[in-house]
Order: sequence, then structure tokens, then C-alpha cells
Amino acid sequence: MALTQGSAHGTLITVAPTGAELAKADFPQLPTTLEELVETAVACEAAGASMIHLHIRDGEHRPTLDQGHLKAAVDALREQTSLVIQLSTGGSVHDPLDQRLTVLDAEPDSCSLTCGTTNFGDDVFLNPYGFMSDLYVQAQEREVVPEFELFDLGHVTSLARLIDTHGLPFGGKVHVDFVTGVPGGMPGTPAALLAGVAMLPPEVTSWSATGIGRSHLPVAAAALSAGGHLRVGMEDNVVFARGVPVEHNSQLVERVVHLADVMQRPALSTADARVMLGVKDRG
Ligand code: KMH
Ligand code: ZN
Repeated sequence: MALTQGSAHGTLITVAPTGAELAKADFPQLPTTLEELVETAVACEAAGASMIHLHIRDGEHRPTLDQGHLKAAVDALREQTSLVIQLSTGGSVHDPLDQRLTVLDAEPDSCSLTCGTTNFGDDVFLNPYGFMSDLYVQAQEREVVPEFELFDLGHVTSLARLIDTHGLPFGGKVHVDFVTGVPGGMPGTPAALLAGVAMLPPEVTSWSATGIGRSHLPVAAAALSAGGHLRVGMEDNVVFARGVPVEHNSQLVERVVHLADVMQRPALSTADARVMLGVKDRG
């Protein structure tokens, strides 16, 4: 697909506020309780985000795929915001594959679908093709729109295989997200990002990117320049500037809203994001 793919003039801004890796004890500002998640979602929507990528924590602030917790979060965010709600099916590196499939039971608008196994620091983030294929088909059946997470260039090949084998996702759109800068995945550089974009199959209708840690801003700028959309949030980056920690996810959203405005790619409304992604109206 062309680098300046023009499915939307505006910018989809996704916030990934929590992730599964950071400990609340180390980062008390990380939103882990339902109340904190709702407050974060409301503030980030007001700042210009239109989608939220959610990992859920339990009462001890540990990552969980417990259906009750997932459903409570989806329901609360659906009631209090109009954000596109995307549940992570990646979970933590310790979550078993069969439990990761049950995330769809919580009826999110969207789910992440990582297109391959990747080294993840000292751990392995496991995504064998059979798991990806099952998740893809189940998402189609349940009318949940997948966001294809691409941690490495080889993941683009598996994305094309999924589409060739099973057809288009529910809604007919194909949105992918480059997760760059994970230790073990593709580097968080404009060159790596653009190499991935150049490889995307023609079925892809929109793409976004995030850079982990210090690659957060360079990758955001590169994505905007090349017609891509943005993901930001404390899942990916907890340093606002050298020596300045992120105090609230909305700071990261506000900063890229400003960047997108400067680039004349203003933040998409949640309504426009829903159309661009082809999500089901669950209202
Ligand atoms: N927590 C990582 C192991 C996803 O959300 O789908 C996986 C991850 C990707 O964050
Ligand atoms: Zn995630």
C-alpha cells in the first residue's frame, strides 16, 4: 500500500494506558483499578483519543484475563465514553493461549491480534499461527474487529496469510498497528517503520504505529509524516521527557494531538474512528 494511504485525513489516536508489564508499586500513577481506568478513559477522550487498548488488572493490580473484570471494564467504558474499546488478547507473556481466546466473550469493539511470536526482553510473547488463525476466525464470528499488531517485519507475512486464508475481518477494514522498539522486535526507527509500511498487503486500509520507550516520539513523528495513525500510552512509554515521568496518560495524548494539529492531521472523532475501523454499532 502507498505510504500516504489516505483512508482518513485525520489521525486515529489510540491510548494504551496500562499494559501488563509495569508494576503498580513502581508506577503508582499507572491506572489499574476500574475507577482509575474510567477516569483515564474520560480524560483521554477529552484530550483527543478515539480508541483505548485495554489490559485489565485484578484487585492486587496484577494482570488478569478474568471474564468478570474484563466485562466490567468494557461495560463501564462503554457507558462513560464513546471510545472504541479494544481488549488486548496478548495479555501478559505468562497467559495461556486458550485463556487469551476467551477475551472475545467480553464483547469488545476491537481486539488486538499479534501476527507472530516475538522475543520480549528476556521472555517470549507466544503467537503460533494456529492461535492467530483461531482468534481471527472467532473474531469474525463474533463481529469483533481485530487490530493486527506487528512487532516485526515477518509478522506482515503472517497477516497476509491470515487474510488470504480467511478473507477480510468483520466490517471489511484491515487496520494494523506497528509496535516498534520492543527488545527483540523491530527497532523503533523511521527506517524500520517505513520498511514495514512498504510491505503491507493491499487489503490494509489503515495503519498506526507506536514506539516503546525513547522511540515513542520519533516513531509518532514518522508515522504522521507517512500517513499513519498513532498509539501512545503508559503501556509503551512512562517517560515524558528526559527526567520527567508521565503523570497521566492524557499528557501523552495531548502531546500527539498537538503534533497531529501541526501536521494538519487533526485527531479523529470517535464517530469517524468507528467508520474508519468498521466496528459494529453495539450501542
Ligand atoms: N503484553 C505483551 C506481552 C497485546 O496487547 O496484544 C503483549 C501485548 C500485545 O501487549
Ligand atoms: Zn497491549
